[in-house]
Amino acid sequence: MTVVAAVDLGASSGRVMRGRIGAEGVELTEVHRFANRPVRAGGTLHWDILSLYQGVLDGLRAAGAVDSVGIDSWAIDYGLLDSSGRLLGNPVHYRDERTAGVMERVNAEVGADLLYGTGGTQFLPFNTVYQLLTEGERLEHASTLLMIPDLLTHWLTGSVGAEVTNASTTGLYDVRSGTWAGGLLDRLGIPARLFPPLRAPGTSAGVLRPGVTEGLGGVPVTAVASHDTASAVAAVPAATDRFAYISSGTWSLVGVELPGPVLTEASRVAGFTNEGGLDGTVRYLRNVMGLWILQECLRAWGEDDLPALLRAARAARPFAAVLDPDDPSFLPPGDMPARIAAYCRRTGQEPPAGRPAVVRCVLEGLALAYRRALRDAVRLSAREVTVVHVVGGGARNTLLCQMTADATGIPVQAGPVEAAALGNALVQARTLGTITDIRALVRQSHEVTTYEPSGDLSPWDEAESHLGAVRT
Ligand code: LFR
Repeated sequence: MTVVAAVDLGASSGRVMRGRIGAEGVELTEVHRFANRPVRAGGTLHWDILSLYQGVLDGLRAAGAVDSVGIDSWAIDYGLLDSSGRLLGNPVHYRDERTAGVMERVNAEVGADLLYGTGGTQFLPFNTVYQLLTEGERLEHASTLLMIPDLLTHWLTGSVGAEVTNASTTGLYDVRSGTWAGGLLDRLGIPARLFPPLRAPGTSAGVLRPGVTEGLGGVPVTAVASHDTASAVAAVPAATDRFAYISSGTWSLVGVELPGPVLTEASRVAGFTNEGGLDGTVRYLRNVMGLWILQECLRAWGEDDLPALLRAARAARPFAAVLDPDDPSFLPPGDMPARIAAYCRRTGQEPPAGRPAVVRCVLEGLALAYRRALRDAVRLSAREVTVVHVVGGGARNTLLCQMTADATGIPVQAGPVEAAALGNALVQARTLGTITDIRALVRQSHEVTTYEPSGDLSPWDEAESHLGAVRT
């Protein structure tokens, strides 16, 4: 029996889970949860990294004696350290507007094909590479770049390293050679000295410094698949390789797991990324805007009874308006119901009236976006898919899961909900030698809920062609 602490930081909250893992199964207990509240200051949206670090420390204290600690978080964002190891400013939130227009300019100057052929990352305006190019003179003062989990690990242990699954989201990691992309860095004028040695998931990231948390000095910190999506995919309870996944939270990450990258032009144009997964796998996926739109609606309405709203949405009229959740207007925080109405007007549709209708419209839009991403993933990777695994918080959303099965015509298996924390804990247990097969252990210890497709694709086909018409 091994006991580990899995720190999992999401866009709106962080949690520390205590995992007890043996060959017979895994039991995860949440020992601490804390808010992640981004702060806008001086016109820039920041992560409150010190408050997150404090949450991690409190959580480790609450977890008590453990055999190992691992940290995962969202990807892309980073902190810069100066030569004496001091943090140069609070990390900036990827939803900050500082990157507006940068991607278009850089891609035109450097060539989208060079960027994609090297990094293999989908073109999202907030990718690390574009953020770095807005840093100006701060880059001259910086000597080290650490991704969020690597930064927290550094404070806990003193070690300096770049975990591969998260490094692979920067656009500056060469997905073919598995090294930092030296040539591309030169071409972009980004100093190569910033990028620390890479470390694979399942290796050591040092030990807790004496004094950071009472009584835990010397406990090993394991580099897990530190990108939360990589941890979540590692915990997908798939029994075959003919599966697709939707890691469903603030974002929905929709794709397949492959042995190597797909770097074709068709793949670039379709917006697919080749992010690193556990054991050298590639997470071939597309970001879909996800439950963010719904979360922002709830925030704007001051509503916290999602289950009641979902019940009402189930009864609302289908396809009152068809929405593309990936419209860029939905990316920044703000008054989402007003943006949905504006989107509908802009595309010549009547805005949905009332909260249940808005919720239904968002979920239908998501299910259609999942279907487009899944079909593209299958086409571009030639991977056959017979089941879609939905993991993460969105696995609880029964209406969305059913719509996903109906829209795609493929059975959906939903769960586990805490997939990222589970993948984190199980990579630690495997590294300690307690278990060998992560997915088998998840299957053994977690029930999934199956949603069979209705068999009638025609309403979804019609909605898709309606969307095609309004978008052009
Ligand atoms: C999900 C996620 C996505 C990444 C986005 C921004 O939590 O990590 O995989 O694209 O957040 O970092």
